[in-house]
Amino acid sequence: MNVLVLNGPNLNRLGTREPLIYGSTTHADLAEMCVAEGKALGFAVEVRQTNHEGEMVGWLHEAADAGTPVILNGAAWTHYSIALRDACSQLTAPLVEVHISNIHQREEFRHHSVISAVATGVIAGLGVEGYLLALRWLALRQK
Ligand code: CA2
Repeated sequence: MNVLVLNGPNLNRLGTREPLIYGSTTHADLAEMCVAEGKALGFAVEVRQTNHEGEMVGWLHEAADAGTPVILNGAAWTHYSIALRDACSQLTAPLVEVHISNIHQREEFRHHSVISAVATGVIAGLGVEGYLLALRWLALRQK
């Protein structure tokens, strides 16, 4: 099974700034971890990151058309992008929303996600390991 891991704006900066919030793993490290975990679980995992909303919407359409499960960290778009939510609601396979930080412990504007209502499940606050847990859940669900 193919799985898409999609990361939104500024997540390419992981490991370079704000280590107390986001840890010291870089985006390249994160991608490597996800691909390795996927391999162990029998998945072909592709990890993508973009700072362009339209590109992200296009990737979600691709996943919707192919029936591919998605692990999504929409980053700041999580909190306000109806375009992202509308694209997510077209997905036909599971959608796991992941946040590295616990958005509920942070500023008020981060507490609400417009994605959560159309996601299958949400993982927040467990660091980059949250992506690996999302992959494991996809594997468990298949059995
Ligand atoms: O906790 C998360 O995963 C977030 O989705 C990360 C977003 C933030 O806007 C959400 O509220 C929560 C921000 C990603 C920015 O990542 C950076 C990483 C290192 C340095 C600067 C930004």
